[in-house]
Amino acid sequence: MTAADDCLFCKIVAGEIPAEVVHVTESAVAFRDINAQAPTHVLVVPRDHYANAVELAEGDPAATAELVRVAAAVATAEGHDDYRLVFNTGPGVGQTVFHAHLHLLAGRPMTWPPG
Ligand code: IU
Repeated sequence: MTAADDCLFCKIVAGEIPAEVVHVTESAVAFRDINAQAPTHVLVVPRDHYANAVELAEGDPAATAELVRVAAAVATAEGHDDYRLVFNTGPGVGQTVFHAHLHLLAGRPMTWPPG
């Protein structure tokens, strides 16, 4: 497993910082976003450190697919047929934590395009 110094999500994966974990697999951890933007707002992260979704996809395609599978499992477990999956990639579109993470948002009506 690879971890980066001073990475918040690496610390959550390692259990060094508490989070409300809702699902774990061999390669992924899902936990509730601390600043939820929907009734269900869960972040699904790879255990290994990659700065964003593209680096993850290039370095570990299987783990990338696992994030989507975990998000779908959490959505189903929380009773949502419809949901939004988001990878913010780059600070210009709002990425603030540079450990790849898939947002699962569900439980309220959503509009398109996003803000
Ligand atoms: P972003 O796509 O990088 O903007 O998403 C980072 C998310 O991490 C954001 O929704 C924050 O609310 C969330 N988060 C968190 O869940 N716990 C934390 O301690 C911190 C950020 I800092």
